[in-house]
Amino acid sequence: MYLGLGSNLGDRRARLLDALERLSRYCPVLRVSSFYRTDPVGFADQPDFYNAAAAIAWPGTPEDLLDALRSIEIDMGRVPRFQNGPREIDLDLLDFDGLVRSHPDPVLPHPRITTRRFVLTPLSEIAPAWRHPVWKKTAAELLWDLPEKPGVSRIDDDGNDG
Ligand code: PH2
Ligand code: MG
Ligand code: MG
Repeated sequence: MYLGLGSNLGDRRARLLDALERLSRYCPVLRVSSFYRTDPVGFADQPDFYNAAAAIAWPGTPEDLLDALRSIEIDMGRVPRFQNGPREIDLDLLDFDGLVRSHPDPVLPHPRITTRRFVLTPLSEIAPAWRHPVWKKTAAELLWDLPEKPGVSRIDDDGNDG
């Protein structure tokens, strides 16, 4: 299973690290990507995001996993705002073992994976062999079809985000 993580309020790096630590109390966290500083998508007038992807092992159902992700968001103090607006922490279920389902919740794979550089870049880093279960393309192949902007830049190991 693959997750997308995002934050654009407060100490974004600390928030992603906190979310990963909380996640590891629920299930094994197998891989974590670099962190990326990313241009906001959907609503431009807000701070840049930090985004990452993680691979986890989940023994339960997709619904259980979504519940766990929502609990972590709430425990971390996420305040409900508007769609695509700023958020303390966002944990999205991207792929659940290649399951395809159109009914919520969750719709799988995440319906907006294919259009988002901030999802595909970290995902291609940790899952180069993963293929989108509908389009049968890898994350890198999906990235070729996207414009350069809104952009992403990898944060180096010292935390410098340019
Ligand atoms: N999440 C959104 C909307 N826009 N933009 C970036 N760069 N990163 C995000 O995680 C993000 C976004 C809705 O979930
Ligand atoms: Mg999201
Ligand atoms: Mg979300």
